[in-house]
Amino acid sequence: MAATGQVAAAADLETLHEVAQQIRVDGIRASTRAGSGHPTSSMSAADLMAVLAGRHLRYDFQHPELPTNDHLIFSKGHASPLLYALYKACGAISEEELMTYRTYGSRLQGHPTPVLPWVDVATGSLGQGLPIAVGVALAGRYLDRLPYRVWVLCGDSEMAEGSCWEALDKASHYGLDNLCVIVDVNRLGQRGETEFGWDMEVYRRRVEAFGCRALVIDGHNLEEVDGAYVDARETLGRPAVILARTIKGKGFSEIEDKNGWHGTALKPDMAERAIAELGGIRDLHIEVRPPAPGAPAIQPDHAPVSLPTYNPGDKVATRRAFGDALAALGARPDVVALDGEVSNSTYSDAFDKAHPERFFQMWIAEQALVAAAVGLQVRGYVPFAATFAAFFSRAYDFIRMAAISQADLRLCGSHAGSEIGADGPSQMALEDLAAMRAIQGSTVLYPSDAVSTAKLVAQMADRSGISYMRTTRGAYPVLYDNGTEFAIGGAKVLRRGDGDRAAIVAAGVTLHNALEAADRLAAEGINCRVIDCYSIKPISVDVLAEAARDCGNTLVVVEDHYPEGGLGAAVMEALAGQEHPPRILHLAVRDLPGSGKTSDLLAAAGIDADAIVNAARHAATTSGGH
Ligand SMILES: Cc1ncc(C[n+]2csc(CCOP(=O)(O)OP(=O)(O)O)c2C)c(N)n1
Repeated sequence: MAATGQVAAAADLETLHEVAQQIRVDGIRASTRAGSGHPTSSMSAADLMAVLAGRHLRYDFQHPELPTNDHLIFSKGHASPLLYALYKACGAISEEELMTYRTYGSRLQGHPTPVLPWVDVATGSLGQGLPIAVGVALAGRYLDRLPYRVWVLCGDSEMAEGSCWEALDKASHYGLDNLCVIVDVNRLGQRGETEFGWDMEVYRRRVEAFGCRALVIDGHNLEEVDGAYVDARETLGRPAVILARTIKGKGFSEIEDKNGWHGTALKPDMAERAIAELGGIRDLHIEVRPPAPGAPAIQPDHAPVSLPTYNPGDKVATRRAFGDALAALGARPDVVALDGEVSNSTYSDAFDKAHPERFFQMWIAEQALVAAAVGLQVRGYVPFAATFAAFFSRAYDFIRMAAISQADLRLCGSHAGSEIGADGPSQMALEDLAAMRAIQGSTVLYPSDAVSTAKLVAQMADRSGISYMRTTRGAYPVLYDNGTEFAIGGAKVLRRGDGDRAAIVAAGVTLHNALEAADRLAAEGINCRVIDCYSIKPISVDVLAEAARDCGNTLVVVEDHYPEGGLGAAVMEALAGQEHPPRILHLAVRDLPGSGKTSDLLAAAGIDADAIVNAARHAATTSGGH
């Protein structure tokens, strides 16, 4: 793409040395004022960032929404004094705002978040910015087809995180030469020396072993830094990793390369001496070059989606319906799917078959899977990431951080609960509902049949925040007509009558057991209400409260999940504020399951139709209302 005439001249290295000193000084001033922060981690990378911003970054700080802007991600998010001082040097924030660092209500939080328009994702949990950057670079290369570059700053101690190496592996697999990783090898971590200190050769060998181009430089020699950024553009087909040997606390001789200064703001008298040694306060401004104009190759449009339909009574697994619905949703050009090497089990392979150009295989690397999805949504795509529900627990910190990033993310976990049977407990998700419910602002869905699954998958695409769908391995009857709508936050009452004597709340496989139990009890003359609680968060307080009111103020809740934090907990929490909270008979998986037939495992856990019959009969015969 041709450069435009308005491109500002790149700053000379002498000026950038002064800018780097200013950034060090400003980082010290902001953190000393706050009384906390990481000035020394900021000082080591100041030269790297000054040269980047002054000569290589293409970014319009007045228009962060421009699709051709580069992305700068601070994976070492604790270097926020550096980032914010850089923003000030680039004219994005004022001196006054810089001095609000870490104070209540300020946009300049201890670690960066997208409360700031130039920050793509929250960082500060180390090992996340780099794998998320892979998702952004995937979008640039394969979807947007735009020449923006993705720059990531990592710490050397941070590189001990396996997620960083998963990320480099995926970046090289996908040939992401639009990604440039800058590792600030300042030898020190939080509590002392890192595993490899300044052994640059170890880093070089590792980076090369993962298929990336390693560029080892002195991170305080501005010519070398500049040359590395130039070289990094010419790593055709490979990501570049600049391994910069630096000094923690660089520029202030009292603490340079000394242990014990990580995460410590300088006391005012020390700060004064540091500022003097660094040449005093400056007010220099970097003219960051704006990006060339351009538009992404894919534009979101609301192409009509025709969801799959099913015949009531046919046996269809909800995981199958998820795959069918996802493939159908692919009619929308902004929908993308990611897999953790289980797409023939989650059935996201249906999307791969229909839209291979928007399907990303992340292999058995769940952190990379979730992180890449976060990166893709940074670029406006609508990612669905699927794996076994149990395995999302490996990426839980990424999901937690995605909520802080205010990411719109769709996750589907298959093979939920003891229902999977023979594969045994290592493959069973029995904690996922609790984990996903605890995510800030999340949506948690657990459909029981194919029609409700398809309808809910479609709604996930337009849902903000983290939405999670739990699907079931086995095939169970389709319960609903294709015209039925399933509002998120709703529940369906599948059996009801005036004389209901007990109410059973279920979801997923246990709903089918509940229906069988209700039929058997009806034959005994005990009518039960049966509620399909497909939306676990938000949950339908009204339907549950009404059921409790109508049915002796007792609810039988049955779930294929450990008792803590799942459907039962959601029901109890929802009704705890009622004037007369109902009694809850809670059937859940209380012991460690083994392997066996589904029917054996559901019986052993006490969540099959027999167990529900007993619990509902007990409820009917012992509840007297209030
Ligand atoms: C996942 C995670 N573990 C631990 C921490 C705590 N922590 C914050 S900074 C840090 C040391 C980082 O050292 P390095 O990556 O070398 O960066 P530096 O500050 O030296 O530039 C640690 C352990 C964290 N933020 N995230």
